[in-house]
Amino acid sequence: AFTMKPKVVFVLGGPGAGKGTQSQKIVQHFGYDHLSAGDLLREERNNPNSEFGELIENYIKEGKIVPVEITCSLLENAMQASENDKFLIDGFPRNQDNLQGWNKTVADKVDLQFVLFFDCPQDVCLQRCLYRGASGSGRTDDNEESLKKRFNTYLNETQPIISYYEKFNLVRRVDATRTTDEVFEDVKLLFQEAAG
Ligand code: UP5
Ligand code: MG
Repeated sequence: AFTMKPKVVFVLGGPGAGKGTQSQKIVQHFGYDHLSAGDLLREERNNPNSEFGELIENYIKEGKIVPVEITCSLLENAMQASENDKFLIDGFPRNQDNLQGWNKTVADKVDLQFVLFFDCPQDVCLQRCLYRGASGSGRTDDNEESLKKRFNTYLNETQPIISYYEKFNLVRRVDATRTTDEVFEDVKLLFQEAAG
């Protein structure tokens, strides 16, 4: 039978740019499901029955990108378990391996609407994550050492992915340095436009 492909928006930007915060507001206003690749990986890490727990924790602490087979299957499972037909995929794809894995196994089954890019300089990102760590986020990567690695990975591996989507005119850039509400005003316009 003919079925519509689920809609997907990728949410990208540096560590602490506000991907999770803005995604929650998009969920409330526009009815998307929020799938954070990082949250799914942390959940898998915490599952004592997972064979990948230790691997995931090592990658996260080092700010390295987990092999796509793991991340993509967590994302696919979450999409299949949902009744929704539109998804924010937050923090993915972050490198060439992610992009290739996604393009090979999932891309044809979904309708990629656009890539929401939260543009935020390193100093602002760093302050936000350090503050969050000091307020008890419990994240093992909210420390200065991990954050340096996370930001380097972002510059070297994730920015080229954003450039890749720019060639298809799919990137919608938002200045993420302002307050949460100011940023969301711009985000709202993009989703209103996409909804027609
Ligand atoms: N905050 C948010 N917006 C603000 C604003 N406008 N003004 C002031 N403060 C603001 O926000 C971060 C903090 O800033 C919060 O305290 C918030 O209140 C405040 P948040 O919305 O959480 O930002 P976000 O961009 O989601 O930051 P996050 O830390 O989640 O980004 P990362 O991309 O680093 O983390 P993620 O969870 O996506 O990935 C973690 C690790 O998992 C990666 O480093 C990697 O090792 C691994 N990973 C993979 O291997 N593969 C994947 O596909 C995904 C992750
Ligand atoms: Mg996040």
